Amino acid sequence: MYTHTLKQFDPTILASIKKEQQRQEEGLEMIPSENFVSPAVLEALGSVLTNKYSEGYVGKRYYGGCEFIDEVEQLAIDRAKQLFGAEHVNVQPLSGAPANIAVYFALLKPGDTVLGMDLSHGGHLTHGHPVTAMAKIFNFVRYKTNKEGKIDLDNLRQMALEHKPKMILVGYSAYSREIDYAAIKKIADEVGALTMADIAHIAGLIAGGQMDNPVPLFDVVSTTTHKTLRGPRGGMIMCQQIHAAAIDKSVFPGLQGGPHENNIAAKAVAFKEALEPEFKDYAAQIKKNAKILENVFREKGYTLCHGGTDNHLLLIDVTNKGLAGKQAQIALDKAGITVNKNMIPDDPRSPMDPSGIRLGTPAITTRGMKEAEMEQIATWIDEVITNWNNDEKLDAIRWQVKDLTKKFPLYPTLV
Ligand code: DSN
Repeated sequence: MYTHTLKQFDPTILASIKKEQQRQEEGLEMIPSENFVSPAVLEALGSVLTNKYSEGYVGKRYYGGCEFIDEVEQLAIDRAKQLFGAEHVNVQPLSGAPANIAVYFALLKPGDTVLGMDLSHGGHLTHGHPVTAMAKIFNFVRYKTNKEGKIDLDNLRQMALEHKPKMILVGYSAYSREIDYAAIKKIADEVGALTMADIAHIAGLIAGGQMDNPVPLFDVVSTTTHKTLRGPRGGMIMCQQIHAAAIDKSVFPGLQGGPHENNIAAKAVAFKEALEPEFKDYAAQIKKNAKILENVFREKGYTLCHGGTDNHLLLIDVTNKGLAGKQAQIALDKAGITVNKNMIPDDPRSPMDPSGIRLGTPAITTRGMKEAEMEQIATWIDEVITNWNNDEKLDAIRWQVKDLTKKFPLYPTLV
């Protein structure tokens, strides 16, 4: 029988875990794609389900002993269907990138054209950036936002008429506005294209009824489960029934082997949490908090890309403040505020040294922070950016940040 614990057997790893937990507890986590899962989700993730192989799908496995695994995976599927109104759900994708790749291989042939958003305008690497393997297999044509920072639907339609894509792809990683799914669907129908939405960033806002839901309208919708949806690190694909067999075949055996059932159990737990009425309040608060940040930053003369926010994130061009995104990220880190440097649309600088920062409210909202805290946090961010090369000032803010986080503890105990 196993008896050794992490503390006894591997104190080195335990020490690193403890330090990371302390970092999470004592800092303000404002990377918009990050969040804090509940202890119940952590429990499922750390369960013995990790021991089991279960290639195949519910009721059709290649291995024996899958009766309880089937219960878990079916629950995850049923809850996701209820949450998003999906006809078919595949909960096995290991993360967002493999989910997107599985969709492409399910619905496209090599050489087919896809219209996807340019990375610097808010798109994602897996939406056809030239450095990805997918861009070597499929023909991605990239659309952009207009001068006001919104998706240029007229231009998108012109591009669709010109390029005759097999698929139009929406859903973004650094775009802060609502998406007009009906208008995109109309353009797709005009040119006979399939519709795909990658809702990784905003899945929790959709589940909480705070943003429009493309699932009933679009052919296929991919997502991660660990961002605003607040589940474990993982992916998921939802689609219309006509695409179900192709999607399932593409995930397994097309792309993946044994599903990570401990992770699927944790997804099921997170979906149950998202079905609770309180999750709607959480999703609404994420947006309210982002709006407060937007208002303070606007008052203080920051350049807000996309003109502001309708969701959980803000993309800010900091160059008019005398520094670039990388310097802002480093200075904010020193003050205990975690954001990421990010490209702005058609950034004249480089991806490793871009003009902007991207920040968001999902994780700090999970801690229970509301409007008053947002005012304070936005003020600190401005002070950090203004004093980005004054370590003494940054250290002073770090202490204030630590004091604030003590009032909003995350987990009952340290590891
Ligand atoms: N890395 C994720 C993000 O930060 O948006 C997307 O894959």
